[in-house]
Amino acid sequence: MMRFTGVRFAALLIGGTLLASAAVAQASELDVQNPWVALAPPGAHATAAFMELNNPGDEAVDVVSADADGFKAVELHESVNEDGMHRMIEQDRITVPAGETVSLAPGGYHVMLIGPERSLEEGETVVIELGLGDGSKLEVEAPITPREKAMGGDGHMH
Ligand SMILES: [Cu+2]
Repeated sequence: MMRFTGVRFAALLIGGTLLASAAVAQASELDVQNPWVALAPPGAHATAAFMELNNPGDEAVDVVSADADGFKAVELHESVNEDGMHRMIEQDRITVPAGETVSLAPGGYHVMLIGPERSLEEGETVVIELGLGDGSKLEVEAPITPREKAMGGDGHMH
């Protein structure tokens, strides 16, 4: 898959000097799968990006920041439901334990994209740069997709 390859490539580039050394002394790395940005109505103040973060390594990897061109601010959030109240809490980090996958999905963790500087159209791609705990960066290309389509058709979400 094209975008998958792109993500790996970016991670290796940022991981440093030598591709050849990657297998020996690997920078922390995540495999990112199924990234997407929720299509928001024109004039929306924010939207969110979702993806699955798989950690194939044997040490936990923290995502400590996110950035994207074209937005006033980008934050790591978790949606929570407390006493029937829906709210979002900014996260210092999202930890992906060794050998596990953490899903950023509606109703849970997400990358909050605040204050889009132009309208976002279906099919366009938002490039999101995730900052990892070891200082490396991971570039993710997330296509803008209607929620119903991204979530498999039934559109059910919280
Ligand atoms: Cu949020």
